[in-house]
Amino acid sequence: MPDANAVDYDGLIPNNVGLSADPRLRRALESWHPRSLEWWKACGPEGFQSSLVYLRTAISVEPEGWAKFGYVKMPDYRWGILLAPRVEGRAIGFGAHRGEPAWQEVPGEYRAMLRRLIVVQGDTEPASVEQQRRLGATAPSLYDLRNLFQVNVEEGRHLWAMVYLLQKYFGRDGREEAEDLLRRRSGDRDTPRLLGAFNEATPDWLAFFMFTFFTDRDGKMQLHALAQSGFDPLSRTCRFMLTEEAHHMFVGQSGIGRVIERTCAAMRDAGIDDPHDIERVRAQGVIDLPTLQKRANLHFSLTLDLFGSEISTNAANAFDAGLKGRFQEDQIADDHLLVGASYPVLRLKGGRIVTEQAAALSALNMRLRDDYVTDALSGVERWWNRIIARAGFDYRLHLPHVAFNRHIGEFAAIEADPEGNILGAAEWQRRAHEFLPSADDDGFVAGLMRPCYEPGRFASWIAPPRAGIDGKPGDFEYVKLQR
Ligand code: BYC
Repeated sequence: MPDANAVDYDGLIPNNVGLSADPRLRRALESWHPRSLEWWKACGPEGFQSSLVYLRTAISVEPEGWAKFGYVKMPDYRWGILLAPRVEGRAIGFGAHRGEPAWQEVPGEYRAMLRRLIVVQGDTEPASVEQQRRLGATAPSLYDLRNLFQVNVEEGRHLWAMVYLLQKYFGRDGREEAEDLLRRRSGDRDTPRLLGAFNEATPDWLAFFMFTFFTDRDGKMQLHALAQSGFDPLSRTCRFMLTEEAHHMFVGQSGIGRVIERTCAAMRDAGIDDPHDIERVRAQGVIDLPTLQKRANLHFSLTLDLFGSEISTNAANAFDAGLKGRFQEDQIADDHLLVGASYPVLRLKGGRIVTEQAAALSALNMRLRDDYVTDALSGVERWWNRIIARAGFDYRLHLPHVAFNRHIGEFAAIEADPEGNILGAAEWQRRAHEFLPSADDDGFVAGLMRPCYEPGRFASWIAPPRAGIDGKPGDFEYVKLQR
């Protein structure tokens, strides 16, 4: 019997969804394919399209040996449709349909809600590629350049994943949504991407590393929540996407870790004890820790907005319908219905930030955001602060209060400092540059962004990684530019 999970690698579109036996879907995807390539050429990485890049390509959905490495020109990357193996007898794990068999087709009553979730998820993938498109010109090393392109092609594959769901399960409106995913543009005034943070600029490599640490981590949390879905194809798609997502967060976590390592080493070499002595630290050609803190403040707060409002009927409906669960829903010991349950939510009441018990169903965005904060905090402590402590400096990076710099939800109406003290508009105006990067800070970082394309060499402001990709040595030529 043929292996149902085996990847068909022979056709135009590698897949394990039986595309060759579904001519209608294959035609739809094959007609979307050239348009996605046009989009990639117009909005994907600027330049480097004919360079050979040492990339990982997914070739299987089994945990062992799921990917292979090799030199590929990015436009030739085999974007494919890969779903995690089907779990026989899988049942819906939460909400009103708990215990019923997971849906293999779209449940009619929830069609619009499901499509919306898939479109929002799908929209973020090309958006991030668009945001990062100019970074190749200033890569701090070939190793980093390769990691950027790896992230980009995999976001491209995640777009394919969502387009597959739209085209396979949503007929004509699914096809239209798939076209719109290529039509919207990050930061465009008329046709912006759907969610706020995906219309922000990613102007430099520090922003890229912060984005992959903080914003890709929202991706992790949202994909986990969707991986619990009672709509089985969405669950299986998201489960496989999570395999790739881990590397993206590694890029951010280790990228900022290497920046910190380099800064601490330069401070030590120059005999600088005070991390706040910004002028002297910057004179070493490295990024001072207070600037890193401000960048972290910015990216963390922008990412919190991606969780939507603390109290949300959309989230309650999606859970009750069995479409979007909680983080690690299947490991939570409760009734998975949440009717009558409560959850503590931070609210703004009478000009103060207070904790209030809210209906757990309405507070699901808040809960996912709390799980996110715990996850992000552990990365900051275990990676970044450990490097600073080991280097012997009395400085800690921290995450700002959730009320800081918010544009969505409960705290969008106020200004607060990173400790969560509410500030008047005038004080915020006066002090914002203490908390968020100023034009000067950004100018300094921009001034460091010069390309370093020699194999084994790294820009002044970042340390080499501990280990190469795929066990490659330090001077490996991850990107062959001259093609
Ligand atoms: N910007 O009830 P509410 C990733 C809208 S990242 C603009 O508060 P809801 C990745 C909302 O759409 C993960 N609009 O929130 C990372 C709604 O509008 P409608 C992406 C916003 O619906 C890096 C209204 O406000 N995946 O994968 O419960 C690189 C009221 O909304 C925003 C997902 O997000 C915003 N920030 O939750 C690459 C998962 N926030 O519908 C990739 C799918 C809210 O009334 N999406 N609004 O017109 C969802 O689960 C939900 O849509 C959200 C919002 C969590 C985003």
